[in-house]
Amino acid sequence: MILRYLFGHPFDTEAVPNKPAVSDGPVPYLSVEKDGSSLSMTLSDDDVVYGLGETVRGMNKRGWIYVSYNTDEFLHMETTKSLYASQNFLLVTNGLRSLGIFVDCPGEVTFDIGYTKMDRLCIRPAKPDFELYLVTSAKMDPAAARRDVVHHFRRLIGKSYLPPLFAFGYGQSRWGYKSEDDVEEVADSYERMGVPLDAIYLDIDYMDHFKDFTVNEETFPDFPGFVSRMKDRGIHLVPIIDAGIRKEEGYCVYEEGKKNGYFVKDKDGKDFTAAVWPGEVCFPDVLSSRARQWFGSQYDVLLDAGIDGFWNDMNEPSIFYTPERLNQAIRNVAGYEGKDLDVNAFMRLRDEMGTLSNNREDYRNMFHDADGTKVCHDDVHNLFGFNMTRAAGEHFLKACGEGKVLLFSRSSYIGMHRYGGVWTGDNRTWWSHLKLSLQQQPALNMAGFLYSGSDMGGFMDDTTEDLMLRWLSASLFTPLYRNHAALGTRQKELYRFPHRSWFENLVQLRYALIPYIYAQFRKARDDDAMYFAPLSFFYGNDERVMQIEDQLMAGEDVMIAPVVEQNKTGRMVYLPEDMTLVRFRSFEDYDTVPLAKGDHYVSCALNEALVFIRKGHVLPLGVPAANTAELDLGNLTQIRG
Ligand code: MIG
Repeated sequence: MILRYLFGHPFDTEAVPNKPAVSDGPVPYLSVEKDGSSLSMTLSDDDVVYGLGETVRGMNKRGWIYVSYNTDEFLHMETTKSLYASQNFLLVTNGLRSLGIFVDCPGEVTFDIGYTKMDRLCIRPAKPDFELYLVTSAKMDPAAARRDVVHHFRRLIGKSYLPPLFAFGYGQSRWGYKSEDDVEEVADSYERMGVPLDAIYLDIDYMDHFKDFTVNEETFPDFPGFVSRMKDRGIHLVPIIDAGIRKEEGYCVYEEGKKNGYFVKDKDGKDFTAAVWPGEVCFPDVLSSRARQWFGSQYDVLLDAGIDGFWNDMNEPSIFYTPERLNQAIRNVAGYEGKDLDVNAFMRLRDEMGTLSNNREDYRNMFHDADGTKVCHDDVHNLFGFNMTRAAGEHFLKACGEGKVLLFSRSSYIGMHRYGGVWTGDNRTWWSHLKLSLQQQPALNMAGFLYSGSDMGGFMDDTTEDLMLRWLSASLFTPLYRNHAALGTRQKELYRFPHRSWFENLVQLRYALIPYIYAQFRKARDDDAMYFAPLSFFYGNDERVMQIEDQLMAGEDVMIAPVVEQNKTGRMVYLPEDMTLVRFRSFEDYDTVPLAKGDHYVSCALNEALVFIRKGHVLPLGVPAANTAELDLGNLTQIRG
């Protein structure tokens, strides 16, 4: 059952396309401060709180305080409160009841989940203008009830984005591929190595002066020709698009936007100017349907060149600085010259530059024209990435049809899941981030984001060969299977590592699993269900499973329990029922071991991958091919659980 409540004067986020009628009567389950300034409930000892999408820490969110306020945060620490996305859905559950809570609020919301008081959940929207949805289930079995609550919620927010098949193949990305030659070298090296490859990603380096919808003609002299040559080899080029449009006379995207009033305004009604990669930029006002349509149609230049995949970046939106704030800071800094600074003065001096980026005051000085209603950006901040991606997604649906264009975004809000997927942003080459990448998946799925994945091997800092192997192995079932790295970090294309055959075997195994992955993904999408789920979604009456943080159900038939720590040659696994362990060394070289319900130590060498098949279930296995277009989805063997 779904109940809907209104507080204050909420802005329509369009997270929920067809809203049920507003419930009358008091809000059940939660105690509500009169004006909606806080919602709270007592958590019992056995309550687990799942959800919140892409956040730090474990699957059980208890014991920390999270703030939904989309931020370009490059340090994903245990203590980080905000990342790039806001997915304000929680599932509070124990053996007796499950409650789904969706706080549909486009501005800042704080989720204190046992931080101030260990047994208290307290939700505080910065401004009490929001809609609240409560979702319950009549199912008696706790696992069925958890699935049911998510199912009702997902039906409420609408069908998840459907990517093309090639989106499930292996993708190589790196910030720094500058030219046709760089890209060709990647393609050739993978071909020589015998590793399947479906996509090579183009980061900001492909553009002319970081201008969206342009291509550097010196380094890519015949872009459409190059795109089609790569496509003939089965490789899709996937360019990045940033949120800001470079302010440059004569650059037609800028000129058109300016002339038609498509940009976000400042408090004086002038085009709001910030600086990001290209220098000064304006932001498309994606809350206006006219501007959204216009921005979406800009992708045509690249679609016409044969491109069929994009990733949208910097759309929190991320701001390096605004010219006014920078100039003021420079003036302030000059005032310190020649002075003997005490510690406080020195700190203030340091902060002059340190607080320029993503400054909240700048977000307060941005204004949208939401189809006739003027709104301050800060109040609807979390909707920007959603609507930038929606602009693209709506255009692709019209221009290309469903399931044709790969699209994923860094920033998001619930509702965006109908138009594209997400990647989890600038993680690091940390083992803890490998574990985190798995823990984020079920929470994203609950919020509708089925197509997602992390930068395998870690984005920032230098990776190691063992981390790379474990990440590829832990992500075997993850829809987005992309190796990405930051500029200047250790090169990590798989052919650069000594144990080439191990990598080859892993990626080939991924391709052999695609028939299963794709079928299960489709099913989850069509049925508004989870693709990745905590074990408690299947095993409801088992207290142990509520505490498991490093094992997941992948689809309906298998469980995964990857090794996520360095220098380990195995791990403990808890089986909630009898299962069959498949230890893969390659898609054709594997053993099956029947294991009884309970705790087991299982070994897993660096060149192995473990899959656990549920009792009575079947894992279909295909034959790998050079790319997804060449996969024979009909040629399957079966491994029985
Ligand atoms: O300020 O385009 O998260 O994947 O490689 C950094 C360069 C901008 C951030 C993205 C990352 C991408 C990088 N971008």
